Amino acid sequence: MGNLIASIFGGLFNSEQEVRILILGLDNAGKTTILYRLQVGEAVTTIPTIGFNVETITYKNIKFQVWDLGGQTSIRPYWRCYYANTDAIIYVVDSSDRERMGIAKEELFAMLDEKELKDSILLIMANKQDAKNAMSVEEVSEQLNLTKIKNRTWTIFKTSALNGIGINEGLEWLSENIKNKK
Ligand SMILES: Nc1nc2c(ncn2[C@@H]2O[C@H](COP(=O)(O)OP(=O)(O)OP(=O)(O)O)[C@@H](O)[C@H]2O)c(=O)[nH]1
Ligand SMILES: [Mg+2]
Repeated sequence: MGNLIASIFGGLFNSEQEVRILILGLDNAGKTTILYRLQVGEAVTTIPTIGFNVETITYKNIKFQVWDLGGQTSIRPYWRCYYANTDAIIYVVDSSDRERMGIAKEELFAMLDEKELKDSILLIMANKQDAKNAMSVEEVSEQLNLTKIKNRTWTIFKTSALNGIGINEGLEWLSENIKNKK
């Protein structure tokens, strides 16, 4: 009986829905900080990720299974092992890392070329907006050549994982756009 009631309410509130999110981007972009900001609501101390972290975050009755992958050059080739069945990608850019904006762009477009990700929606986070020398979201968009992205639902948000700016707005955008997609 309990199960029956649970399944009726589960159906009503659609609480069974689970989505798979990948957080990608160059090393030091702030991916792990964002993952734990999403999960615990504050900035935690991180170390460079060798491999991955995975956490489940429930927001508006949607269960997000969020995978945060290491971004070091030697680890990036392994990203593709995680691509299957990905609903959304959060691509994190360090807005103050002017020197590596070109590499961030190359890695972004190489990833978007992958067949397994052709139906994934894309949220770009122009992170570290609090940093003194951070590029504006407009500059980041231009440097990454985002107008080249076709046939995909995407957006860019300015964020600071350090002080929490833009992170929840990003999650809100994901929940709205994943609803539309499913
Ligand atoms: N100023 C500032 N620093 C940030 C922000 N987000 C992350 N950081 C710092 O940037 C450094 C790297 O953050 P991580 O979250 O470990 O970076 P990552 O993208 O997971 O790096 P890898 O695991 O090596 O791929 C840490 O010292 C963070 O505290 C931000 O919004 N602003
Ligand atoms: Mg990390």
